[in-house]
Amino acid sequence: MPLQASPKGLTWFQDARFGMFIHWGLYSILGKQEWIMHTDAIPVAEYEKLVPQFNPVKFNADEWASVAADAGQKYIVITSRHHDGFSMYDTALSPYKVTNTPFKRDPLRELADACARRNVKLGFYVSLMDWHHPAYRFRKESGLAWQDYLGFLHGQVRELCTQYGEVACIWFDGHWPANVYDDSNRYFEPGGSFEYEKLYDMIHTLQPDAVIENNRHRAPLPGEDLQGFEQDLPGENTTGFNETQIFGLPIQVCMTINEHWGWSRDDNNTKSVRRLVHVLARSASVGGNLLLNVGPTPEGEIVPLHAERLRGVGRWLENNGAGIYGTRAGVIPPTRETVSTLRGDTHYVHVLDDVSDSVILSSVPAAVAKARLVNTGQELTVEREGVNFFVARGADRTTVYVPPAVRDPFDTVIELR
Ligand code: FHN
Repeated sequence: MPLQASPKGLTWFQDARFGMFIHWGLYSILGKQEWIMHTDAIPVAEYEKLVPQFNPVKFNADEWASVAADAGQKYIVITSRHHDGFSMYDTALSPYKVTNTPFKRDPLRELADACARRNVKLGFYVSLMDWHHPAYRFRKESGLAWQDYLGFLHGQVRELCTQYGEVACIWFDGHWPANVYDDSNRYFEPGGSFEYEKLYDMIHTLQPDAVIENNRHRAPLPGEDLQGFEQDLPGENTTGFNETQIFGLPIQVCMTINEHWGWSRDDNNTKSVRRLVHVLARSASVGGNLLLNVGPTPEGEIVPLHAERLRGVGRWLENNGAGIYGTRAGVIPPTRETVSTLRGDTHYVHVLDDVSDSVILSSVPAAVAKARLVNTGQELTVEREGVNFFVARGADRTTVYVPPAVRDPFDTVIELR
């Protein structure tokens, strides 16, 4: 049986509930998201011309870690190498890496140190697919074998697990067993097994508290600690990527703050603070973390508007975080305007819409007698069962009065005990 993350690591991860995803690489220079090498059919030699152009003079790891901390995000997961094959850290296993650009520095090293200063944990995105590595894409031409790629992949993961301190999460991507290959994408195809058992055991041995997610869009395998949802809430599949079945593992939803992962110059469709808070609350209500993505610019900045939205979520969390951090899936059934989370025997009802002066819930556990607002502690009137004439005798109905004046513009969190 492959190893799993330690119970301590898994509990920390679930309690954290909110993380920052970062897609940043050579592709950022072109400002047309991280698939540009494929979508524009850029040959390797052409794409390599981006290397001498990478010089993110505005990169400040402390600023990134501060944005995450201010947003209430407890961890960051950053691309160590995306599908384009370019390593964003000082790997000993390839010269195709960030320290061989004019920038010369190792941003992951700087981020690890900055995160430690802000009490934010760091994790790494690792692409299983590699459009640049000769042993992934060009085995015929190079005479290399799949095993050479595996040595590189496993070796890089070992570097990430041994050189950057405590790792929160290793997030694999780029192996989609359901993928159909044709002449346009034949080079996506792996040349053999990724030897997951060995890979996962290595991670769990070197970093016992780190959780593993593999975005395979399929049922999780032994050794994987999370089930992921991409651009969708748990159980949803509006994107066509997700397996809607929930397999009982802790869940992580990853989502873009706008519409793309890597920096996209023309993408102005940034989600509002209200929508972000709702996604966070809805994910938490079904037992999920939210890993919210930003794509920094080629100069190395988190887009100021994105930072502002994140800090808006952080301000809401400052007053309402009790209904998110350390919670698990709620047991009070959702209604059209509410979802709930649970910590111990305390229920948190998240009122996401303002349709009347009260919130009507069903199946509230019998022990609940009191309600108060999480942000101010103000007591709210709560009435159990159907005592008024609109409700059938014995109806299962709990009414909490939430006067308009005390409503939060994003999500009014009510504690029920
Ligand atoms: O192909 C990637 C994509 O570029 C991005 O990294 C997302 C993040 O969830 N994952 C893949 C698509 O499933």
